Amino acid sequence: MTGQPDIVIVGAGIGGIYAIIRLRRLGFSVVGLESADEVGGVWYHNNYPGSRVDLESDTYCYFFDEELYRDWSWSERYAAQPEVLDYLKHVAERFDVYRSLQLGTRVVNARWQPATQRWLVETDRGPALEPRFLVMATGQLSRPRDPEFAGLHDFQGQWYQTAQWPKHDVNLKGKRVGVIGTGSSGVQTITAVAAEAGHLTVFQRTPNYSVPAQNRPPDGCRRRRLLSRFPHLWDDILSTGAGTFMPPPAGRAADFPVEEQYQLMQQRWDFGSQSMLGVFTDQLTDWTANELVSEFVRDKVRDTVRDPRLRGVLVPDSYPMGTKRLILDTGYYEVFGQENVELVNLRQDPLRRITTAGVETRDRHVDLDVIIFAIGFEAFTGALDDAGLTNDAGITPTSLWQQGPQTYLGLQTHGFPNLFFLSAPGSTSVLANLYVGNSYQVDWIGELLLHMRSNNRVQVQATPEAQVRWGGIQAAAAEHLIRRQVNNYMVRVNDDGSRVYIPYGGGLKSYVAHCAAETASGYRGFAFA
Ligand code: N01
Repeated sequence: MTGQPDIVIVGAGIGGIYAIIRLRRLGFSVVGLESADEVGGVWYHNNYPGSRVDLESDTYCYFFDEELYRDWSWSERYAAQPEVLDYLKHVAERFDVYRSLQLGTRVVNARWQPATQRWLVETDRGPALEPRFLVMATGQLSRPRDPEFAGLHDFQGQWYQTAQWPKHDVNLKGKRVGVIGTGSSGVQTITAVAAEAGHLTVFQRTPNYSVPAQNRPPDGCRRRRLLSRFPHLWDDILSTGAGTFMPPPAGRAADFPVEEQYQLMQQRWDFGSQSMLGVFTDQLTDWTANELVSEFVRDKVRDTVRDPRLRGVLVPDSYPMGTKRLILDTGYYEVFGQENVELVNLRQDPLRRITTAGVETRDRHVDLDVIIFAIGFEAFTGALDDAGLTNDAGITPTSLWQQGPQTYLGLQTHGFPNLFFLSAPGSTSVLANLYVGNSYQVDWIGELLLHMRSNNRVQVQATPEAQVRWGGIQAAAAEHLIRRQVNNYMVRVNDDGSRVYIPYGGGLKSYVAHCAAETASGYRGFAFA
């Protein structure tokens, strides 16, 4: 023991909190580093109006401790951000996470040192740390895209980013507010701000699919059922496709007569949740099946939006449903019926610049007091790049991912010994419940570290062969997914036109089976020293 920690964990969101608890319990000395002044990760930073989960809260939580699960009751089927953050703070207090955590400390550089077989981790505060292992729990959607709009610096009003929302009260009452971006963050913000703003202008480029979450108080029967099954719940949830319990698909769309197809879709609509993506088994792989459900949802939008001009702009017509993240809302399309809400179609009237007084498009100027940017993230790589990770050759892992991610099981990249990623490219990542995916990976890493400890090993890295093999498995899993054909942050399009699906698209159950097989093989995909 050098006085240095065995493990440094970067990030104290869902994955980082659990990594501290679990790896410490296994007897490793652990230091967590978190740039924010509080735990929570995305749930700390994304406190924008309307911020809320889009997976049911009774599964969007930890499963590692039965008493924790029993003691915490969610107030809604889909908890709002303050409740999620309270939960994460509660977990951190209950399991004494703060003791091992340096808040307000940003990693600025982390370099592998072959001479000591340790990482050198430099922060913006305090002395460098030299852990044996480095776990990057920095999240995949944690670095917001910069609002690089011409003229923004001249704007005389206030502007905010949803993913870096201020911690003080933001008064929007009666103000002229503009929201740019209509993904999950934009839709939630717009729905909430419409109730407060004097006038709200929504700047939409691509109309997205949004379905009602059907949020309501938690279902007592469901809770009792989950509690009674608790000893089996973890195995049950690892056997699902996305780390959450949803009604199973009915079968192939073409196997049902038209009226029954409609009934099945309507049932899912009434139930709510991401299960609208799984009405039929072939919905995400067969274009005709997909179009059936996409058109069902478009019809619902048409029914809700009465104004024919608005309808033409809001109906999602440019990509198949489920190829980007499906948005769950609480009355989104309805707000466009309010007198104080206006929609600007940036596809027809592109945004030119920000002015001192608002937003200028090709055809008009919109006067604004406040602009809210909900324009997405530097997904997957942003936070890793910010941490300045390099190996002994000065290479960053993300520079090796230019043609698509190169990882083994999403956990490691060859050339970076003793460095682990949580929810990175090559794992189920953002496609599965991040509590479940992160917790599973932390448990898996913990087992690997125990294996090393009992075999007196100090260095581990994925072999190039294992990495190539995993790349092939990943490509095969994504081959038939329609979502690989549609441009969005989960697809890497190379100059030669090849398309790489960034997360592992084979589902959580399959991912877990691959990881378990690796363990059972005695870690044949890894080289130890
Ligand atoms: O980001 P996005 P997000 N001018 O990238 C538009 C998770 N999440 O933060 O589609 C004008 O989806 C862009 O337009 P276009 C969830 O996994 C979960 O909303 O590129 N517009 C799009 O409309 C989600 O998938 C929850 O044409 C511009 C929007 O900005 C992920 O986070 C809540 C623009 C970006 O949408 C990301 O969602 C929130 C420009 N220059 C987020 N640039 C939950 O419910 C971009 N846009 C748990």
